[in-house]
Amino acid sequence: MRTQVVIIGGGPAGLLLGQLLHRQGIDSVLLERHSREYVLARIRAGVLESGLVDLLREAGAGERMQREGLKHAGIYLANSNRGFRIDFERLCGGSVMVYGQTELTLDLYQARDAMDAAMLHQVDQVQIHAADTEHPAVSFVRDGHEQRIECDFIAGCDGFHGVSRKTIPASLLREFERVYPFGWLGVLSQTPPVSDELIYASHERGFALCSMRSPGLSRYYLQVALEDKVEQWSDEAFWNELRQRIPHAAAESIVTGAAIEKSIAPLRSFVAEPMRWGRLFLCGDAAHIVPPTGAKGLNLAASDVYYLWRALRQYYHDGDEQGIEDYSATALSRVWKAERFSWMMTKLLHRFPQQSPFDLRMQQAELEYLESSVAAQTSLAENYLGLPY
Ligand code: RFL
Ligand code: PHB
Repeated sequence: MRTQVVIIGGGPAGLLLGQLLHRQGIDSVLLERHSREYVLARIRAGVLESGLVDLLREAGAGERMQREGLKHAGIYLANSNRGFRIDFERLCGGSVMVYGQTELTLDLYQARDAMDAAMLHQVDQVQIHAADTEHPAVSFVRDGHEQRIECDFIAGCDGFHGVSRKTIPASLLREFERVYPFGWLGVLSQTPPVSDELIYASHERGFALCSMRSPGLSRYYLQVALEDKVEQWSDEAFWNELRQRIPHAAAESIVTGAAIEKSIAPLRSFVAEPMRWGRLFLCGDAAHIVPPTGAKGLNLAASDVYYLWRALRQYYHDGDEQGIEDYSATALSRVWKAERFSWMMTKLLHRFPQQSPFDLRMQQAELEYLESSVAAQTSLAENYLGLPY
């Protein structure tokens, strides 16, 4: 079997890249370790920058998002019972789209089905061969049979635990990491959101976030200890804790209900450099992880996809390899800025185990500065909306 680009990973990065390439007449085969049902059961991101919104439209998968997505022109930041709004529209003239990663992934799957492009689920033992030559290949086992695909390029869109990054020789790869001493407990509930915009709440009991998926579906998060287990958190305990961490007015009006999903995710910052080895490109979570406080993970996957799509288009349409040569440096420059923003938001809003009284005053001063300064708010808005590609 032969194709132009093998895409490893059927998450948003792999699906979006495949769709964009197809519309430029570039063939791909997509390999996914899990079943489609498994991939679509994962509840993850919810906030899309306008760059990703545009790419989804370009990929021919933006119609439902256009209809059902919620345009948000601001967020609330709360500090105990005090709250203030960051007005994106007024500060920077932009907005984000609230639309679940699960829905976006479903739309991309349906778009790929519609064009009948090759997509193999439940593949095992994926291995990358000769990525540092002009004749790379990928082998895997499916239904007990080993198969091999020869190709021009390999896109490693297989997330943080995938094989792509691990294929790059350790002597050529540098990894940068910070692991945070807490996690996020997330709950999805079929209740109307407490607020028309997201609330990011700093509180002495820990951080809380009120988000949403649709007018009838809410998504809430609590900062929890790393050792906490989901089973320890009954629905009642979750709502009680959330009410204590958000401003009183929100706590009093919140509608609670049964959790339809509950999970704990650890928080980490991670970057691998470079993002290319010969004809293998890392894309999305395969190359970098951000803590979710800045809502940047999915959006960074999208900007990587954009740069890689542009590079491959240049290669196939114009015979120009410059985009391929530049891919890693171009993508990393945007990645590090989003890492900085996500780290800054995490540091600003969470309680850390070893925080000194001085550290607490610094957080307090930072939040008060943000509340009073248009310059500080503009910087936050510019980054939250997404830096240009
Ligand atoms: P994914 O989604 O992990 O997809 C990778 C796919 O590769 C498959 N795979 C393999 N396939 C074949 N062979 C192998 N050996 C394979 N190994 C792995 C996996 O099964 C999977 O299907 O990576 P991708 O495509 O790079 O997308 C990244 C995003 O999913 C991620 O960055 C975001 O979800 C992060 N994130 C958020 N990002 C935002 O932009 N805005 C948000 O509001 C936001 N909120 C979040 C988040 C992530 C969270 N969690 C749980 C980590 C909230 C949370 C709670
Ligand atoms: C979400 O809705 O899942 C979400 C929103 C904003 C974030 C993180 C997660 O910063």
